[in-house]
Amino acid sequence: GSQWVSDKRDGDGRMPRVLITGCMGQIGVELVPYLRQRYGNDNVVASDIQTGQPAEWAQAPGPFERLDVTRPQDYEALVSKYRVDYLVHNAAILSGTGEKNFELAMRVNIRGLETALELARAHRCARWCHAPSSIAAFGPESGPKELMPDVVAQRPTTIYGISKLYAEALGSYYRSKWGVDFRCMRFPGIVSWKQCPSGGTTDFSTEMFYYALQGSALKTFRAADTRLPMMYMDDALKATADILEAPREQLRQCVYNVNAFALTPRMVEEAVRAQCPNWTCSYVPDFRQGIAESWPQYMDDHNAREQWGWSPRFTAPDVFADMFKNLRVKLN
Ligand code: AKB
Repeated sequence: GSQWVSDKRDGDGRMPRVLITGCMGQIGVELVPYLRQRYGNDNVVASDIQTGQPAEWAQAPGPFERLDVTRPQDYEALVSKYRVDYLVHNAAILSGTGEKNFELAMRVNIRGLETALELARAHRCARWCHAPSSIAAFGPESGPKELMPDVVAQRPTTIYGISKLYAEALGSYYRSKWGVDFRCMRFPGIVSWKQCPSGGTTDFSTEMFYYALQGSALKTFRAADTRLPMMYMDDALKATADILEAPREQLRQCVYNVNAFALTPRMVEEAVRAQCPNWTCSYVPDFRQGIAESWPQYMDDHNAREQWGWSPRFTAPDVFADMFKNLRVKLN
């Protein structure tokens, strides 16, 4: 219990009960065991529209429920059943998939988010909601791209980015109007080795490691030299726990940029090729290149650093070394 410093509503110091949606996604797969370790296996309820739990969870087994977040009654039933304290609403259709499937993105990202916030408002047991936002919540007219501030004209151009901006604004409204403790970070692209992401614009980074170590040539969907903010999964998990546990009075805003380092596809290619000299990678940009160009290259995250102590531990070279070390074991 010593790690748990946030609002203990019951005054008995008990661990919070957390419901995470979208747990089979790149972040969820790792967030579930991470939070189970902090709060206890039974206190973290994992949910996803897919079933079949990842091997990673065997070390931290706990409740799992199939949930389609576009079905409000099912979502509410879980919040009631588990007397959820905190909703971590990760379910989303990513930027690339959203452009191909607008209807699905509207249902999952917009309606699903509305349901999450409504449940947080309506259930005394879930007065709290955390939903991740993204660099995608900015658009080509936002600036300055080299150091994007927290507060700026955003104007995203993908449906994914629009849904994230909507989540930021609606969550902030729920906080000021009804006191829902909405907390939100704008994540960069996440590099991770446990699960190769799909459907996003920043997937290229993780993909390069997977392809090279599996001995497969890669046609990457991005141009070589477009820079994007990136972060290692370990830091993304720590950021999630830190913002969850920050005392409410320390948070002077709802939505925070969190930045770590920036990468171009060529920088990743060079790091990968240093270890796998025979690997070949070519650049065949598709529509996601335009998406990448509309996003910032680096974010100003001084508010997160000052207000709740955000500070990434992994630099790009640390990430490359750790990716190789872990993926070599996983893929062998
Ligand atoms: C995507 O590429 O769509 C996501 C993101 C940056 O939010 N990884």
